[in-house]
Amino acid sequence: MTDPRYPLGPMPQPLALSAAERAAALSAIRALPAELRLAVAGLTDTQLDTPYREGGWTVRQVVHHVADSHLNAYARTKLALTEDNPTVKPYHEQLWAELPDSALATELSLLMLEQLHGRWDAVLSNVNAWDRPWTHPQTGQWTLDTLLGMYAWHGQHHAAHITGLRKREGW
Ligand code: NI
Repeated sequence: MTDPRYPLGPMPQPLALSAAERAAALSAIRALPAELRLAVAGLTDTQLDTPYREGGWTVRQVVHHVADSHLNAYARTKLALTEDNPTVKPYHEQLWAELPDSALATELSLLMLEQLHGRWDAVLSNVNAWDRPWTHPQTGQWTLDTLLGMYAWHGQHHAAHITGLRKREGW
């Protein structure tokens, strides 16, 4: 039995990616807003307010969390491209997911992700120094490749929480 929190396994933290891995990660990030929209399509409010696993976030919180997370990732990408090894600002994702905007319609975050990923893709698609460093105050120094690999995984990881729940519930 796999850990229900990690349907795709643990988050990868590659210091360097091959050209093929980078292309795959970029296309995953490009596809994510539509993938997430499809994952929640047709769900009722009651279904959206169902935890994807016992004790876990609701489907609605998962969608808003992806927007919270990728908003931070977008800022981290731009910081890494414009500053010399910037230290990024961590945030308490659990507390963010409990703020009132995480109870809003998922459509707000779906639209936000479509627009955010459009801009993020334009930045990522033109990176020519994937080894540019950035530092997380708790986990240390990483590269833009790390960020790309982590967030390609991250979107799919949360989409799989939702599609996994739908499959188990027959929704
Ligand atoms: Ni997450």
